[in-house]
Amino acid sequence: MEDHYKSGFAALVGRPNVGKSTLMNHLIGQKIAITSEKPQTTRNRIQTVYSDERGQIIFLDTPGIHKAKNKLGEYMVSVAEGTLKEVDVILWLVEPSTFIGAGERHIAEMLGKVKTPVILVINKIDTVKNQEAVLTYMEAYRQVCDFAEIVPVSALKDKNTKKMTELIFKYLPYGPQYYDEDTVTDQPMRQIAAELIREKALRLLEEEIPHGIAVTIESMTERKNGMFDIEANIVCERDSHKGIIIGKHGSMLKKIGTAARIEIENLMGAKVNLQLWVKVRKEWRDSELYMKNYGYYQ
Ligand SMILES: Nc1nc2c(ncn2[C@@H]2O[C@H](COP(=O)(O)OP(=O)(O)OP(=O)(O)O)[C@@H](O)[C@H]2O)c(=O)[nH]1
Ligand SMILES: [Mg+2]
Repeated sequence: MEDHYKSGFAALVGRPNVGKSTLMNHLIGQKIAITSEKPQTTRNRIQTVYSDERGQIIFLDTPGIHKAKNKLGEYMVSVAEGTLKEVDVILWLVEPSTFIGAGERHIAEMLGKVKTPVILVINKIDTVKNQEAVLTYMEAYRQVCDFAEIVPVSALKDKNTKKMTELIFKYLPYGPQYYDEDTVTDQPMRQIAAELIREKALRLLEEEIPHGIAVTIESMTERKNGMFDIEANIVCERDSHKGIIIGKHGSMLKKIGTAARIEIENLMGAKVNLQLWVKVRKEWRDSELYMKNYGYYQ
């Protein structure tokens, strides 16, 4: 490899719902991490790869850091906080605001303890009417932490995101190519499929129900003609939730299934026959055993 080639790890951290997964997807140019307008969407660390002639950035998308209310929440926060120690650069995403609350201060305190350079990313600037206000947000955050860089972006509208990769490379060490250049993620297809189903449930269901959902893929088989059969369970916490997830004459389950199937087909480049079942596991978010079964363990 030529000696100007850079490679290393960049972690995306921040409070829930600030746009970490959206930004990562836009930077790599493909939707791998699921996103939703509801907080606490991401539950595990999602690793993706960006490659160009400058080098390779390995992104680590993490769950939003929040005050945990159950074991799943504690797990999510520990995944996010644990990631900080293992990376070359940290991207801290925040909302465009001068209000810096307890949640942000907690994150600032943690970042103060690591030596890794931190890039502050002020996201969602497309929602700011008066662009001069962005300068006041930058100024407010400058008081909070010693940042390597501060960049305003819009992940959703792809504003200033090219600049992001430039800045990340600036802080990466010279190093080898870790993955071949076509690799976008090392997440197994089963896991991505389960996440896409969970995303549709998150987006279509309301209030507490989507937060208590886990998805497991029970089987995934390929037919001779290249079509895939996928069987998945949607696990929820209450019988009443099960009824809502299934919906009248199965209408909600059908909606979730159709939306998920279309995206899974696009990703796999093959036709998919998706079968969904709904199961109830009371209080699974406080059971280490169930959490482990659903993929939430370190
Ligand atoms: N207007 C606007 N909305 C955005 C932008 N970036 C993300 N969003 C929206 O913000 C919501 C949350 O985005 P996510 O990417 O899921 O946020 P996250 O930080 O990964 O959230 P968690 O996984 O819950 O921690 C979604 O509805 C996104 O469409 C942006 O630049 N502008
Ligand atoms: Mg996320």
